[in-house]
Amino acid sequence: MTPNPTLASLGWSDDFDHLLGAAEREALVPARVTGVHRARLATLTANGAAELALPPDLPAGDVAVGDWVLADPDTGRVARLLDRRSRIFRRAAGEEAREQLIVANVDTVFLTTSCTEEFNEARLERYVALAHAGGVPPVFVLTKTDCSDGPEAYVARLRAIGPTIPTVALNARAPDAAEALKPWCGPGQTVAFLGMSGVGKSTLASALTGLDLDTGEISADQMRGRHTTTAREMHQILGGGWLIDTPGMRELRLTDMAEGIDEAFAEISALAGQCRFRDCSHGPEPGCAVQAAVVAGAVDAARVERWKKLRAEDAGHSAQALDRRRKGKALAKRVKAAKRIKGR
Ligand SMILES: Nc1nc2c(ncn2[C@@H]2O[C@H](COP(=O)(O)OP(=O)(O)O)[C@@H](O)[C@H]2O)c(=O)[nH]1
Ligand SMILES: [Mg+2]
Ligand SMILES: [Zn+2]
Repeated sequence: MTPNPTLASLGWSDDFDHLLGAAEREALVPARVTGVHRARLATLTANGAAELALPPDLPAGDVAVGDWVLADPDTGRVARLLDRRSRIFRRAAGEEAREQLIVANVDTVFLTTSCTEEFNEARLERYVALAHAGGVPPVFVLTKTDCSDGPEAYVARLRAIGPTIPTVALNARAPDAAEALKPWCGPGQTVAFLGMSGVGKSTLASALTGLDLDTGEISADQMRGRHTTTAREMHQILGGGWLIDTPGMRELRLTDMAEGIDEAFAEISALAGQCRFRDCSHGPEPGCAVQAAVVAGAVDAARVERWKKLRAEDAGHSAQALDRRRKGKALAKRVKAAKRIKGR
């Protein structure tokens, strides 16, 4: 059992407090979402754990672990979902380029990679763009320093793709591993791990929380046997703060994250604005500032290629999503028109 926490220790801050009207402040109770079920939310309030019913106009898919809601204590219902400060999302599985919310209100995302062949610049840049797109500050966590003769080379590669991103290099199995991540934890701070399977996320998460979070994949059998009310995806960190650990943080696709990509590749985006042609493809055309910088050795050619690939991928997904929205609107219009005719 989690002892009754204060709102601040749950991550509540003035940003959220300012969203409340006087009447809401009087009658409603802030609650942090720790689990999302079909029609109910598991939450934590200043008075402890609370199960809340979702109103008909708020589908469970619009709520994520980490969200703040206002609860009506008289009805046990969610009255309002509060605007989130940050979020991590991915492209929904399937044909459609719909954005799928994974977690909300995260203060730091630990982009975790290891000193092994798993290390991959393109994937890490994708994580960085995703973090920026959702407004979550990233931190690089480089594990398995004990498995490599030259962890410094990996640190240098991280510097090259994120010069301003803090980097922690460690052996996740060492007794002081959790201590190295504590600067981003503490009361009210919410963190999450992102990274490939096997890089040490569960090892670090267990060290931070004192829990055994190395459960691996949850089988369908286990799911059936599991009592949903006890399913928790937000864990208390020893010494303060919260770790969000959801099954959703697996394969990542991109959508509508042009700004995130610009920020992740800030040095290249800045150059792209100086090309002679506004619609420069940053290929062989004359006056391309990006290619000029490559030739001058100021930027890495491979990184430019990865940037172009990511932008193209994002443009494709975003165009698909836009098309889908347009089609949806057109359909709504037709339905409305049909109703008008019927009503006559
Ligand atoms: N030697 C060493 N092993 C590690 C390190 N981090 C994780 N491991 C091991 O790698 C395996 C996968 O770790 P795990 O935490 O389950 O990775 P996850 O899939 O990202 O959650 C486990 O056997 C860990 O003990 C590290 O820094 N050094
Ligand atoms: Mg794991
Ligand atoms: Zn150009």
